[in-house]
Amino acid sequence: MTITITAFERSPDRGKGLARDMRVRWALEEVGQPYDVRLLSFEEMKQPAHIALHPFGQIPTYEEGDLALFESGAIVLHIAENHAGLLPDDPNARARAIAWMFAALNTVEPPIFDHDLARIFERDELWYEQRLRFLKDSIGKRLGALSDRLGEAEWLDGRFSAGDLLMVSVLLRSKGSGMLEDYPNLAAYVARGEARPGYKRAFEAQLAVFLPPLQLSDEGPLRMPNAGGPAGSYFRGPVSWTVQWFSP
Ligand code: GTB
Repeated sequence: MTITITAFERSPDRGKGLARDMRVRWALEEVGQPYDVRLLSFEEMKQPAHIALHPFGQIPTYEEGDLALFESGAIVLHIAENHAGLLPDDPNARARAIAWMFAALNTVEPPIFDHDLARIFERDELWYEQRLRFLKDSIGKRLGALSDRLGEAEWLDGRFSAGDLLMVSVLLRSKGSGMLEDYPNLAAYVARGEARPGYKRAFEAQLAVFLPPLQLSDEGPLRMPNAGGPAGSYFRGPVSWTVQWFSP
């Protein structure tokens, strides 16, 4: 049965992989499930047809046969429960991996997301600096505890799981802020996630949406102004090509 997910037609991050369809794409890539993507404008997300799939008029959604799901965490859990590779077979280890999924979404993501929102929407408020200090402090507490627990381990609890997939997805939002880099073991953990072939395929697929129309040429790699993604191979539909970024 074909899987169809929804994603932004125009993401504010222009393909840096921060919108929440990325974690769903990554989960599907990890378990080797092909999928289609329906791109939506902000207007389309608020139309009845989409509200029927997602009560809050957001992305991502997931459709497969007569199943329609919303909430990225629920979608990743559904994928992990129905395909091998993202949850351990041992019942206790499986329950712990699911606990890490909730920890990522419920405990670690809120202060990181609120911090980003504050920097965009609350900049002009009189209490902005105070709020930013509070949120940075909250993030520091979460990252400190997570760093202590991870220690020198590769993943949070044994083999890579859906818990790691969501935790890395959440931590990626704080990459480059200095806050993640204060914890070298967490920065290395995120880098290990990004290095996974499934992550790379998912990243390239979401980035391809935001690349300019393809100009095919026999003259080697396409040279384009740096859009912040890795140089490499990209594909859209059946066509693939190689990109080299340059600084304009
Ligand atoms: N809890 C839900 C889930 O996990 O699925 C939250 C879904 C959600 O926040 N969706 C956002 C959305 O549809 C996109 S991901 N927003 C439109 C709306 O609410 O009208 C959040 C997001 C958006 C953009 C960036 N970015 O460009 O950096 C990052 C994250």
